[in-house]
Amino acid sequence: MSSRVLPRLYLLTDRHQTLHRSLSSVITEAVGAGVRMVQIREKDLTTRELTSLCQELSPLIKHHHGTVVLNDRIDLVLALGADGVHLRTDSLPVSIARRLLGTGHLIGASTHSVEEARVAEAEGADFIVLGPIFDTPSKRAYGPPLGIQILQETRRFLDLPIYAIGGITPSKVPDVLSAGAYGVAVISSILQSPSIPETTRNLLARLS
Ligand code: TZP
Repeated sequence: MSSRVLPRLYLLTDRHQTLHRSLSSVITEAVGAGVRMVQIREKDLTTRELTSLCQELSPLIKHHHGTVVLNDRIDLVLALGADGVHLRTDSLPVSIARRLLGTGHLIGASTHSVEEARVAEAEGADFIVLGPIFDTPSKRAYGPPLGIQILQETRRFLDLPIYAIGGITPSKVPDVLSAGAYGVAVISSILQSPSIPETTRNLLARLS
């Protein structure tokens, strides 16, 4: 497992949520304002399109010494030299991903319960993302949000950094940190912001 210190703000991409701005321009603004870990998460692209997008976005993030994480695609992590992979519950299991990636790459895992979080830790993940904590439009089809108490319950059993996800806005940050989150993972809060630098700095200020 990697020994690097993880940033507390984790931005996930969704090019359908950028209010018609290009992903490269919003990522440039976000990293310019201090985002230091970005997951490229564009699930509806072909492998060829995703490769080009990663090749376009990675240098923008690396320019600020940021960490580049790719959703699900261990093959592209290895081929393109990304820093890590983010595994979904339908991705390769963490233990098998670790066998492929070794200890020099980060492995993050999406989790939705204490049990999934414990499995991710036992199998060798570097961090987990837990949610949705609050209501968020993209996850309404999966049922009600988990609520903030899942952070407290999970923290009791887990040493790994926990990123709270789902409906996180700057004003929610203090509560999720008090409940045991290490940091926050966000999509719309930054990508849909009319002022990406301002929202990013606002989030970072509450995380420090
Ligand atoms: N996993 C749980 S909630 C969520 C994901 C990917 C969506 C988070 O989006 P937002 O806009 O930050 O609520």
